[in-house]
Amino acid sequence: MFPLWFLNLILCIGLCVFSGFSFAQDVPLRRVEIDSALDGDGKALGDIDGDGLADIIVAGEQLAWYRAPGWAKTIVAGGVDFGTEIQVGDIDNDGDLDILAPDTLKKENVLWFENPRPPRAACHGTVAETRHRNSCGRGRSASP
Ligand SMILES: [Ca+2]
Ligand SMILES: [Ca+2]
Ligand SMILES: [Ca+2]
Repeated sequence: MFPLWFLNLILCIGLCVFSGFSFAQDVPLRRVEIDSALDGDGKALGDIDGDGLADIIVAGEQLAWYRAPGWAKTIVAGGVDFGTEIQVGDIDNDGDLDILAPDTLKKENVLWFENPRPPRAACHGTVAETRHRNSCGRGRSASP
C-alpha cells in the first residue's frame, strides 16, 4: 500500500517523461539588484500602494518597501532588528495591506505597521485606537 501522494508523484513523473516535458526547461531569469545597502532578513511581496503591481517588502536593520516597477524605496521603520518572519496582510480590514514584523532585539515584541491608505480624512480616532483598529473604527481590538 502506497500513500496517495506517492502514487500521484509517480503518475506525474510518468506523464512528464512520456509527454517529453522537462523540469529543466530553459527559462533564463534576469538578475535585478533592488538594494545593495539593506540586509534582507525578511522578505515579502504585496501590493502596498494598491496599483495592482506586487511591491517588495524587506526587513533587516530597517523595514522598507520598494514600489514596483521602478523600486523606489520607502523606509517604514528603523532602529530595530526585524526578523525573518514578516507577513503582509490586511490586519485591520480596511482594504489595504499592512505589514507584520517581529523585532528580534526585543523578545516577544511583535509589531504591525498600518498602511496609511486610504486617506483618513473622513475618519477620526485616537492613537490607542489606531494601534488595533483602523481610523474608521473597522477591525478588531487586540485586547482580550
Ligand atoms: Ca504596488
Ligand atoms: Ca489594512
Ligand atoms: Ca489603511
